[in-house]
Amino acid sequence: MDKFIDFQIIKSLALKIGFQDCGAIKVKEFDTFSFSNWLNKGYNAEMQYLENYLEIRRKPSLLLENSKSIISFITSYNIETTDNKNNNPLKFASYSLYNDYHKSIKQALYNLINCIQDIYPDFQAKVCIDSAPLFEKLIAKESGLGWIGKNSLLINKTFGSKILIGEIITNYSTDYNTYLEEDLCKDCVNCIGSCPNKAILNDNIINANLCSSYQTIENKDSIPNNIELNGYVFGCDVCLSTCPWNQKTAIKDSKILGLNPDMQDLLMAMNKDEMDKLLFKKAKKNSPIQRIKYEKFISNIEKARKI
Ligand code: B12
Repeated sequence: MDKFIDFQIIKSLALKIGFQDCGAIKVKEFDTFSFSNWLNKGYNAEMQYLENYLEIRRKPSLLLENSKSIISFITSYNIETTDNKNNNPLKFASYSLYNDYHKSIKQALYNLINCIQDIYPDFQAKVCIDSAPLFEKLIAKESGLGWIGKNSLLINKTFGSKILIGEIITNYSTDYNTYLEEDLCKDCVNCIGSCPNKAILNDNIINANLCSSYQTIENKDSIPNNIELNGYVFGCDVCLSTCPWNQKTAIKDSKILGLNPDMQDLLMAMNKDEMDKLLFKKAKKNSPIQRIKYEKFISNIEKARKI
């Protein structure tokens, strides 16, 4: 007989730990046609790693033996109490002002699993956040956590799109979501119009070659001349900042994400033109900025200054 856990147990523990919401789907196979099409058109730019493990994307149950469910959790980084307004000419994408979300969310999910295992000792779970070959946004959408906006991001009615997604794949069945949120973007095209590089294409997809976030984080070479950074040195928030769903969705505080004070120092130093390598090294210890090297960081600053 299937092992079963009441979804309300998971949800109440998750909210207590600090997640904003969660939802579950039964493990299933996903159609990879549109994803492969995206790759074939070269929209992944130099992110070759996205071409790997297509079989796992199609069949996430391969990640855990006897898996029955995928439970998605969202964490808001639209936090009122922290200075994420970024009025400086040189800016970081707001998610990078917090401690590395991969570590913080992973830890929060491990805490959740421990709490569940206190009640169900044979509850097994594989934690995924960002780096696993999963359609995280689509899975979260099917879990009832929102819809996919024109800028390709998951938008939640209550928390907007400044949210991060993590999952657990588990050997337990639970109560599955049966509700699909309608596409509440309707006729709004703010994100499409605001992208300085026209990276947002039809059918809710991004051409990463044209996305400043890709260019400042993932492109290891120099950024092409035609790319406009809008002052962003790492990542980009333009298509999130102009989204009406992010205007009234800030949360008071986060139990999961903590502001990284070294990133604030780096932000100040960068704007006063007082950069030094030690400051960068200190900040990158616990920040998504560890994805780039100092040389890339400096070259991004130079590019972002040429407005
Ligand atoms: C590669 C990647 C990037 C690339 C490419 C972005 C992109 N949109 O594809 C770059 C470097 C540009 C990037 C930038 C950012 N990223 Co990023 N990124 C990823 C990553 C690792 C993979 C995404 C991917 O596979 N893209 C390829 C496309 C084709 O696949 P897809 O977007 O999943 O969509 C496919 C399916 O979902 C499906 N689908 C989608 N909608 C629908 C609807 C229907 C009806 C159907 C049938 C199918 C379907 O078809 C799509 C096409 O194949 C994910 C983590 C993950 N594992 O998913 C994070 C992720 C998408 N990134 C995230 C974030 C936060 C960002 C930034 C905001 C960071 C920043 N401030 O700079 C920007 C946002 C830029 C943007 N508008 O997308 C979050 C987004 C959270 C959210 N609210 O949705 C994620 C989910 C990470 C996480 N775990 O939280 N990212």
